[in-house]
Parts: sequence; structure tokens; C-alpha cells
Amino acid sequence: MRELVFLQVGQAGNNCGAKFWELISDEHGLDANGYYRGESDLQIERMNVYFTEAMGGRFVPRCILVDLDPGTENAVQGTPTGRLFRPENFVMGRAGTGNNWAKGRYTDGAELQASVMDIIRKEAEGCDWMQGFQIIHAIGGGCGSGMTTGLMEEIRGEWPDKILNNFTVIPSPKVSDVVVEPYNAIFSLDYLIDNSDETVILDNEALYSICTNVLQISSTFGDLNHLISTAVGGMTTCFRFPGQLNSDLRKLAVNMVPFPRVHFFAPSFVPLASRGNQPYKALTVPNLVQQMFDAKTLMAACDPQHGKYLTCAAIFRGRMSMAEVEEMMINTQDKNSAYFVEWIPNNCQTAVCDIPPRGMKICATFLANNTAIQEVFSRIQTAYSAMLRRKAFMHWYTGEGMDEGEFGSSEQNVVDLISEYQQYQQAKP
Ligand SMILES: Nc1nc2c(ncn2[C@@H]2O[C@H](COP(=O)(O)OP(=O)(O)OP(=O)(O)O)[C@@H](O)[C@H]2O)c(=O)[nH]1
Ligand SMILES: [Mg+2]
Repeated sequence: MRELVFLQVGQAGNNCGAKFWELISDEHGLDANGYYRGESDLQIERMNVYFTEAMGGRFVPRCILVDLDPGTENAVQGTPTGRLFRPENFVMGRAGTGNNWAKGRYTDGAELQASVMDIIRKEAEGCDWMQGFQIIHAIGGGCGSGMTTGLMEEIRGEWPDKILNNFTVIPSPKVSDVVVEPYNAIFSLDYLIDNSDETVILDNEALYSICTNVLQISSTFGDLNHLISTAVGGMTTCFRFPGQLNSDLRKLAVNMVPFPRVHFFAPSFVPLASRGNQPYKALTVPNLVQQMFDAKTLMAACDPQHGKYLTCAAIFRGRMSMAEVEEMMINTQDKNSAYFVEWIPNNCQTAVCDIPPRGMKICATFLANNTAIQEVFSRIQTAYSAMLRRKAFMHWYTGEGMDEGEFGSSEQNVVDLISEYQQYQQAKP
């Protein structure tokens, strides 16, 4: 079995992670205590990818829950699936970092790292043939950002050949008013560029627009996290259910990542729907394809029409004609060929999984490796550079032992990545 080890770090990581486990435990037929009550062998066939079968036939998420803020443990335990998690897999500190990346990376977070690694090792040893790690976290605060980078460094050292896949929540002033978020985000991006194999961008700025402009609902964390869980659930469909295409992290990486640093994917999930409110309109495959390529549904604040698709993957779910799906996808690419780089032929992968999520007939998840993602990085870097010019708030970081030089080198790495995207966007065959 190709098992995954899942980590959720910080407040956002744990909130979104809890929603993800709620969604997949339901899709795989588990009740609130982790007992299988499903009706199809397909639900159970790949259960081991995310769950370990414990004594008495109970399925336990292979998940480690980390936060420096001790309140998170209760918050997760209060969710509908709170009892699923192994109590020993909660690692909590004494207090949050107060949005300080350096505390998560070098001081408070570093102190807790050894206990997290012990649990990760235990989970990894219990695996038959682990494929890699998934980490869900935000990079605007201090713990999910700084502590995650520390953990990734240790994981890389111990399992250099395993895939590291991040689900990364990007900060936006529309959702939060913490001024130092661009600092925390750039320090983390610097690290993700060099050490993550696949990073799925979950941009609060885009999620906020989807809620307010498209769905016209409130934009509480609950609303944003619902959208996030649909995308993460959708992307992991091929890992969780039988099928051939992109069926594990490595296959997905091979198809999606043309150059090691260019591994940031913008996801979308269609049809868009708010919590507890499924779309009532009968949908067709052409509807799904049209919405999927629409910038409004993208969970990263960038416009694909400003860039080019290097690669992309679409995962359709529900009963539908494979031939129709293939035809629609090829038509759309032909009509929009100017938006796909010519030098990667067949750069769009399509998979169909018969089983739709609960309450839906058909839906699709789209992952785009599009050069327009540079707009997200530019937005953060512009805010970062304005503050750095005056060395504003720098003392909070140097006070935790961070070197002033790191401010410049982190920014440079992100600036370089932006120009790499630009270069690939303009490259001719
Ligand atoms: N989408 C989403 N974003 C969140 C959520 N909670 C916090 N955020 C965002 O995440 C960033 C802050 O990260 P947190 O996860 O709260 O911080 P942390 O990792 O717990 O770190 P500290 O509390 O600073 O130690 C900000 O940009 C918030 O707007 C959430 O539940 N969902
Ligand atoms: Mg916190």
C-alpha cells in the first residue's frame, strides 16, 4: 500500500485539516469513531493510504496535529471527527508565536520539533511503503509558517527520497489585518521553493472573492475552509480511489512539474457551492469544463489569461462519459491553444473517478501549473519590499536570533522565481 503521512500545522492548518478529514472519512464510509459503515468495496480498497487500521477494526487518520497554541487541541476535538485522531498525535505548545515566523522556526517551534519528529517516525515505521508527506498550513502566521519549514528540513534529511506535498494558505489583507504577514509568507516561500515537491496554493485573497463575488455569501474562515476542503478532497481523489492516472504523489509530480522550482499549483473545484448548499441546477460535462477554466473559480488570485499553462490536471467525479470528457478537454485546449505552452505537448491530464462526493452528481477538480501564479508571489513581495526598505518590524525577528541577511536572500529567491515564470511564459518552442 502506498501510505501517506499527513501533518497539519498551526491554526489554519488544523482548521482546514479537520474539514478535510471530515470530508474524506465520510467519503470512505467511516463513522465518527472510525468504524467502517460503507456500502462499496471501492471505499475501502485504498483506505490505507490515509488511515491505519487499529485494534478492533477501527480506522485512524495517519495524521499528526501540531500547534504552538494549546487551544487548538480542544478546537479540533470539538469537530465532528475530533474523536478519530489518535490522542498521542496531538503536539501542542504553551502559546502561539504571535505571528512571528522566527519564533516558529528558531525558538518556540524548534523546541517542540523533536516530539513531532518522534511521532512522524512512529507513523512512518508503521507504513508498508510510504509514498510521502502532505502538510497543510498557512504561511501568514508564525507556527504553520516557521515551524513547518523546520519540520520539512528534518523530514527531508531523514526521508530524502519521499515526496513532500504542501497545501499552503496564502495570506490576504482582505481576510486578516496582521501587518507582518508578508514577512512570514516570503520566509516560508523561500523555503517551499527549494524544498517542496508540490505546493497547492490556497490563496485567502481568491477564496475571499469566490465567497463575496461569486457565491455571494459571508467569508468567515468556515466558508473559506469549506472551499479549501473541496479542493484538497478533489485533488486527493486519485490517491484514495482505484484508478491509474496520477494515482500517487510521485506520478502527479512527474506529470505536473517540468522544472523543480516550478511546482506551485492553483486549484479550482467546480461547481462552486457554499457550505450545506449544493447547486440544484443540473450540470453537464461542458458546464464543468467551462467553469474549470474560468479565472473566477481559481483559488489563487491570478488570471490564467495573463499567463500560460505549463501543465494541468483535471479530475472529474461522478457517472459520465469518458469520451465526452476527453472530447471537451481537447476542444477547450484547441480553442485556447495560445494559453498553453507549445513546448510541452499533451500537457493536460484528465482522470475520471465514478464516485462523486456526497450530495453531488458530477464535479471536477482542476490543478493548474500556470505561469500567472507569479501574480500571487508579486503581490506578497511588493508588500514585503515596502516594509523591508525601512526595516520595519525587523527587530521582532532579529530578537529571535534571525540574521538580517536572511531578509534579503529570502526576497531574492522569490524575485528569481517570478522571473523564471516570466521566462517560461515567453519561451518559444
Ligand atoms: N483559510 C483560512 N485561513 C486562516 C484560518 N485561520 C487563520 N488563517 C490565516 O492564516 C494566517 C495566520 O496563520 P495561523 O494558522 O492562524 O497562524 P499559526 O500558524 O497558528 O501561527 P501563530 O498563531 O502566529 O503562532 C493568516 O493569514 C490568517 O488570515 C482558517 O481557518 N482558514
Ligand atoms: Mg496560532
